[in-house]
Amino acid sequence: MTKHAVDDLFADDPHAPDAFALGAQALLLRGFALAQADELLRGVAHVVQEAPWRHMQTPGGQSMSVAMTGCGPLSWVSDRRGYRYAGLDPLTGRPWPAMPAAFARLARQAAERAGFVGFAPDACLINRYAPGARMSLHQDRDECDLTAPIVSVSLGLPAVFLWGGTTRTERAQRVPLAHGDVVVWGGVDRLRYHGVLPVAPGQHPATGDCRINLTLRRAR
Ligand code: MD3
Ligand code: FE
Repeated sequence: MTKHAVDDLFADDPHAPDAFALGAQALLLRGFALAQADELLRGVAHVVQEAPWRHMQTPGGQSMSVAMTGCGPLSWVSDRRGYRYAGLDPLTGRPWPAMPAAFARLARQAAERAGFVGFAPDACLINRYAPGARMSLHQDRDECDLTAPIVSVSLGLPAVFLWGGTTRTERAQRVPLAHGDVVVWGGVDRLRYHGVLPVAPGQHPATGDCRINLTLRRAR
C-alpha cells in the first residue's frame, strides 16, 4: 500500500499544521472559517429566502442529489440545455441575491493566504448535502477566467472530498473536510477532477442534518 501525503489528514494530531498543501496550488486551511461560520450561515439563510434551494437537472435529465442556490452577479445553473453561469435565477426569474459581504471577504483572505492576491469573486454557488447526497467526479470549467482560483468553504456535517488528477481515470485521493475548513484551488490544480462521497447521516450544531458548501468563483 502506498501511503499518500493526504493520509496524514486522517491522523488526529493536535499539532497538525492548519495549512496543508493538497497540490502545488491547492491549499487546505483547516478551520479558517470557524470564527465566521455563524455569520456565513446567516448569509446562506438570507440568500435562500430570495433564491430557494432546488435540485437542478443535468443535461442528461437526472435530478442532482445536491440542492443548490447561489448569489452574486452570476451563479451556476444546469438544465437540459447544459451548464452555464446566468445572471437571473431561472426559478424566480429575478437576479440572484447580492453576495453577502462576509462571503467575499473570507474568500479574498483565504485566497491571499494561498498566494492569490486580490481575488474578487463574482459568483457563489451554494450546495446543500442531505445525508446520501453526493457529487460525482467532474471538472469546474464553465468559468471564463481559469487563472482565478476557486475558494470552497465547508459548513456543518463532515464529508470526504475526492481529489483527482487532470484526467478522469487518475486515481482520486480522499480528503476529509470538516466544519470551517476552507480550500483554495488555483493555477495548475484548477482543472483537477474532484467530487464528494455520499454524506453520512448525522447532526451538526451549526446546520442540523446537512452539509453546506460555498464555492466562491470568478465566472467572467
Ligand atoms: C477543485 N463542490 O460545486 S468544493 C462544485 O463540496 C463542487 O460541494 C464540492 O465541486 C462541494 O463544483 C467541492 C471544492 C472544489 C471546488 C472547485 C474546484 C474543488 C475544486 C475546482 C477545481 C479543483
Ligand atoms: Fe466542482
